[in-house]
Amino acid sequence: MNEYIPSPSSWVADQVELYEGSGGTDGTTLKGMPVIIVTNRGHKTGAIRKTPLMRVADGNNYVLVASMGGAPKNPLWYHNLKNDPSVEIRDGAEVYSMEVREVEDSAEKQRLWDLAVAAYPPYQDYQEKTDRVIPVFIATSR
Ligand code: F42
Repeated sequence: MNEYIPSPSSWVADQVELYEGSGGTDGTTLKGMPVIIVTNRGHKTGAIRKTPLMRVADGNNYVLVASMGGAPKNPLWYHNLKNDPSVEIRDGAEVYSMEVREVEDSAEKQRLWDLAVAAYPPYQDYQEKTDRVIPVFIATSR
């Protein structure tokens, strides 16, 4: 089953629709900061899921931060990526086929975390408000 199921959060689904419907020319920011869209596969439904995340670039790679505003639990897309690391990332008008892996090495994670906070400072606040260690993925081109 390959159908796309929009996020039940309407503000998220609306941003995806505007971003993709405009070919990446509109709806590409949150609070004025750039956003990417990660297309991933639901690990229970097999459905296509589209997850907007803040754009954190590490050269040609992207850093994906499962912050979910500092909620106590990981977002569900975390489990999707762990189950199927092949994703597509839309960055503006460009769409890339990428492979993700969760960053485990502490030095690498610190480096990427610092990049993420520089790109979107609220990530630091989110980490401070939860005991959950916010997972970080790196996406590299396939
Ligand atoms: N979220 C972040 O974590 N980090 C960010 O940097 C970020 C930036 C951002 C920018 C713009 C924007 O519009 C949203 C942004 N978000 C950011 C929010 C992000 O897009 C997600 O909405 C949020 O992280 C929550 O992810 P979620 O996957 O938990 O979403 C829930 C609400 C959801 O979609 N639930 C679905 C549902 O029907 O309840 C199921 C989704 C799903 O993937 N289901 C799986 C399946 O098989 O289909 C099964 C998952 C399971 O294990 O049950």
